[in-house]
Amino acid sequence: MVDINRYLAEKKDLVDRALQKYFPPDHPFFSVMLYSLETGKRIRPILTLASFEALGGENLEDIMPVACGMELIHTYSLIHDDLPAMDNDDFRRGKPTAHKQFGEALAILSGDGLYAYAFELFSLGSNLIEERYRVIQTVSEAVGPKGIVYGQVLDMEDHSTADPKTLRKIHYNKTAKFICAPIKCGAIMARAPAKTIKVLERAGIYLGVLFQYTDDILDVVGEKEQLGKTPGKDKSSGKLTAPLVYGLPGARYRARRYAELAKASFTSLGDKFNIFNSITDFVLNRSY
Ligand code: GRG
Repeated sequence: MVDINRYLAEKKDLVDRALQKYFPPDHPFFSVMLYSLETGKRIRPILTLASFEALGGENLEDIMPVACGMELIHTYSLIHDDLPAMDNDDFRRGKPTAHKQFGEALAILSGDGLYAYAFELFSLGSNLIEERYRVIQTVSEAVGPKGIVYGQVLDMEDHSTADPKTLRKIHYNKTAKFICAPIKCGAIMARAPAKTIKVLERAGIYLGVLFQYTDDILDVVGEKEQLGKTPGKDKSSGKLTAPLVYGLPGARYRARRYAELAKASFTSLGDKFNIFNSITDFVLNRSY
């Protein structure tokens, strides 16, 4: 039985060390991007590493830039999401948001820089060219206008009715697609067969919807110190969330169901995917 907290801490450490390599401390603008990159659970790069390893991938040099690119894109989305024109948040990852720290212009630019730099990292390396191309294709689809950007547009709309169908669409686009893509990219880089990737796509979406359920629930029940961001913002800004649509017990019940669905899919891929069942339980029970 794997100690999931230890596993996550070890992988996070690997990712953090690799990130340092890509951000030279002597460059003044890189330090602005690094400010927002610091801390964070590193779930997306860890998912990439975990699927790469589960499918027999061994060379960390191949996978690290891909894994780190996931964190860069995730961080860009947080920076832009926190801007006054979007969710207008002052606090993220336990400290003032990028626009509070550096002003709006530099915050926007640091998001832009992280976003583009991620794709530079995805294309690093002279081997696995076709796989890197597929990574770029997969991620750009997940985070562009058919993915998280669309999810964000839906999220910002006025939601006067607690409609489950709209909630599903927001969760699917805003969050699930970019939990799924990092898993899929680890598998692509390990040259996994197409049928394995198909199963992972389904499992990744279940895990991603679960991730947003727990995020919605934590916004209601979580503490600022643990979350590193201000709780209660969803309600005060009229967001459509799982607790709003289903109530807190209903949202918790459905979160458990999504966890079961994710685990059933991971389990169908055999013992080497056990780590994903532990990650799923971590996401279900997380307090930050
Ligand atoms: C395109 C501007 C723009 C936004 C896209 C992803 C997104 C939409 C907005 C970010 C805010 C948000 C609520 C995203 C949903 C995904 C989510 C639950 C993010 C929080 O991720 P964690 O918990 O954060 O992995 P850490 O800080 O641990 O990395």
